[in-house]
Parts: sequence; C-alpha cells; structure tokens
Amino acid sequence: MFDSRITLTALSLAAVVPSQLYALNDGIKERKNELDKPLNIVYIMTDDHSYQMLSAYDRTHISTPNLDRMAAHGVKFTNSFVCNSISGPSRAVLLTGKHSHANGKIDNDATFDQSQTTFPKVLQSLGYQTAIVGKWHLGGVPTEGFDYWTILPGQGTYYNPDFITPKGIEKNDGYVTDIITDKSIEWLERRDNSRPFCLLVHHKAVHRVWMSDTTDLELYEDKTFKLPSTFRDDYKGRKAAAHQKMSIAKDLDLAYDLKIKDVKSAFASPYGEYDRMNDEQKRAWDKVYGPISDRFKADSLSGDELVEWKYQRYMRDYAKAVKSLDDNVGRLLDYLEKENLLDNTVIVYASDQGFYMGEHGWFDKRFMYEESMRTPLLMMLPQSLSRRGDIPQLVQNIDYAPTFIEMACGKVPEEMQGVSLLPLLKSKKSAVSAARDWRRSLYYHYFEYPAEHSVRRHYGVRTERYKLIRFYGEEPQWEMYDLKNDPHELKNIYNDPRYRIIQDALHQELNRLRDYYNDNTL
Ligand code: SGN
Ligand code: CA
Repeated sequence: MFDSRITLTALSLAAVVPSQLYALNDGIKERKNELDKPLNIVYIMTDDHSYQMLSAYDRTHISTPNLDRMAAHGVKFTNSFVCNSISGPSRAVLLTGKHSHANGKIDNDATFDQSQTTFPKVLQSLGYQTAIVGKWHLGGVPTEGFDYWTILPGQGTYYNPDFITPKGIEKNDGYVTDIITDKSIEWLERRDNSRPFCLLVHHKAVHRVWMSDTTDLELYEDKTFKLPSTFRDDYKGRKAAAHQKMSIAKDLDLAYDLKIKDVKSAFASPYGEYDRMNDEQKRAWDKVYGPISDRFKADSLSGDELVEWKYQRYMRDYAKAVKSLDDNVGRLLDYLEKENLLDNTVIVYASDQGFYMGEHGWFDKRFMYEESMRTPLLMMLPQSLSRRGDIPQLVQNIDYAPTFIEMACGKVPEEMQGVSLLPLLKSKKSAVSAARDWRRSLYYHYFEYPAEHSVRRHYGVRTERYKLIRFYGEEPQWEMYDLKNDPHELKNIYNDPRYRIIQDALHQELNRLRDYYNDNTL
C-alpha cells in the first residue's frame, strides 16, 4: 500500500544523509505479477549454515561445488539477512512472511499459531501440492498447509533419526542428511504430475554438535583452518558482546562438542548421539575420534594452544557435516534434472540464520552483527526467470513467502510484511526498475533472553552502510557501526560527534521501521 507519510520521511532523511540511509518504499507490493505460469518450488533450508562455509560466498575455508552450481545457474543474493537470528522464529518468518513480533513466534519457546496465513496454505489454495521433510521446530506437528509432512522431533538427531509422521513415529537407519534427501525424492516420485508442487527440504545439519556422515569422518583432518582476524576480540565498548556465552575458548565442551572421550563434561549426557549409533557406525566413529582423543590427552595443551586446538576441531567437524549437505544438494539437483524439472522449477537454498566460524571468538548466532544476521540465499532459476549473477539489494527472510506466492501466480496477502523478490529475478530490465524503489534499510529484533548463550535482547536497523542496535534489559546500551570503515564491527561509534547527523537519521529510521512494521513489544 502506498503510504505518503513514509515517502515524506524518506525525503527528509535523504536531504540530510547519504543516499544509502534514506528510507524504504514497499509500494512495489502493489505491482502486477506478470508471471504467466506457476513455477514449482523446491526450498532447501539448512540449519546454522554460514555463508563463510559456502564457497559461492567465501572461498577462505572450504569448497561446496554443488551449492556453487546452484549459484552458477541462477542468482546469489549478496545482501541476504534474517530478522531474528534463531531457528524456530526464522521458520515462522519463512511461513508467514511477517516479523517475529507480528507472527508471535519470538523465540524457540514461544507457541507458533498455525491458524495464521502462511504461504503453503496460499499455495494449496492455488492448486499446489505442498510438502515438508525434516526439521520443523515450531512445536507440535504441521496441522495446516501441508499435504505431506514427515518431520524431526525438536532438533532431531544426526544418526538413525526418528521422524514424526501422521501415522506416528518412524525409525530410520542412517545419516540424517541422506535420509531427508531420500524422503524428499520419494515424495517427488509419487506426487501428482498434473499439478505444480512446493517442497520444503529442511535439514538438521549443520547444527551443533556438528556430526558428519561416517563416509566423511576423515575429511579435513589434515587441514589447518585460518583464524578469523577478530578471533581474539576484547569486546571493548560492547557490553552484550562481552556478556555472551558462546565462546570457543570457554563454552565449547571437550566431550559434548569436541568429541573427546572420557573427560569431564558440563553436560549430563555428553555423548548422547553416540549411544544411538549401531556397531558399524560406532566403529567408524571410534576409528577417527579415538586417536584424536588419545593425542589430545598426550599433548596436555593449555592457553592459546588449547583455544586454537578447539577452533580447529570445531571447524573440521562443521566442514565435514557441510560435505554431506553439499553432496545431497547435488543429488537432489541431479534428480530434478533427470526428471526434466529444471525448466519449470525454482530451487532455493538458504539457512535459518548465519553462524560464527570463530569471528569474535564465537560459535552460535543470535546477534545482529554481520555473521549471524546474514544468511546464504541462492536461487537456481529456470529460463523464464532470466536474471543471473549477484543480486546486491537488501533482502530478508520476510520476503520468501511473498516471493513464493508470486512464483505461484498468486496475490500476496496484505498482512505479509515482506516483499516479493520476483522482480529482481525476471530480467536485468525488470531488476533495474525494481531496484530503483527497493528498500534501503532492514529491521531486526532478537528476543531469546535469558537463555542458552546469554545473548541479550536487542533490536535495530541496518542500512547499506550503517547499523544502529539497541540492547535492552540488563545493562542497556546503544551500539552503532560504520560497516564501510569497520566491517568487523569492532568499534562502537555511538555518540561519536563525527557521526552525529548519521546517528540522528538512524534513530529516525529505526523509529519509522518500528512504526511501519508495528512492533509495539517494548
Ligand atoms: C540448542 C543448542 C544451542 C543452540 C540452540 C538453538 N544446544 O539448544 O547451542 O543455540 O539449540 O539453535 S545443544 O546443546 O542442544 O546443541 S537453533 O538453531 O535451533 O535455534
Ligand atoms: Ca539454526
């Protein structure tokens, strides 16, 4: 809906600050959807997969050839973000196209109200078959919107995972990423070929505690991963960053996270997943982690050496689990190609949020800082959507639902807060025109505190160049970053007189966004 108040705010901001700061105009919601034929949609979402570990985005650490293949045959969003960096909320945002405060699923504990409008329900009403396979993490089971579902209980398990199905609990042998892919392909095999489909493939990997397939256990064991430049951050000027409990040095558990045998652990069942394995899986596991444990005990590391050893173990385990994700994406792409589906199917790859690969000394996510607010977003596109290469516009996970509805030739419901990305995909010409009035800022709000990893509640605004964050509750604090001069967000410039005008404009923009998205939660 066109809102003159917003445009006035945008103009007044544009008058005093650089262009990257002035406000968004979501008027493009009203644009005519010119796609003439509904497209099939395969949405692959991984858990905690950071862009730093996906070579289409970042070649520093590992190579992911199948994911890169998706980018090569489509587009890569280079400024893709979430609005609340945590799993359950991200999944609710995906389904509803609304920010967390608006869909009610503000943290992993909150109840998700399934009676809301979701894109799978809209797609069903347009004649689509819909399915979800894998991690659900929204409490209960899918009650509306899916013709087929088979989901992991809670976080699920890597080995021999149980699935909840409409018929009850189903036991499976094998590794979770393979099984989710198998079940997805099996559903595609038996779908009704006469109707379009939308399949959500929601992986468990690469969530803590980063366990790989037995076939990949020996990978990366000889590799030394590069330490990020911010690994030894002292958190000066940033109270919430100092307060968190997601430090590689202090919070990774030797037994639970790093798989060292027979050591003291803070966890009641430090080897929970190991007990699920069959004898063959245990043998493969012991063959690799047995000698690692022995060497660790013999070396008696301490200080910096111990911390760097933890970082290497963490990175190796994470990288191994990504290998299976990449292989299985390849397997799914091959299947879709073999079935001649690539010409009328959009394949999307995203994660539920970003993740820290040692930046600031961390693992986990939650913060509005870059590594966790960003998320990979790749789309392999059919010929009818001719855009290729990088897309730099600011996009957010609230946009996925509207995009999928437009890909299904539907009309985006008014209550959805995101905007369809379709105009950016159609052609260079359409993208240039859409880019002209694309949003210039993003809103973020994280709620899960007090909780695991102790990341305080905060909300904020991110423009192309600046970020303003309000941590609230205990030790409230404003933080502000100039991402051009300080891309790693080490220098809090809030109240720096040189940025006075920008700071005022960011406050104004943040207020406008809270008003625009109707966030009255404080
Ligand atoms: C679990 C993990 C946490 C993680 C949350 C949320 N602990 O509780 O490290 O932050 O999930 O992750 S674990 O001991 O169970 O591994 S989320 O991606 O599902 O939101
Ligand atoms: Ca996650």
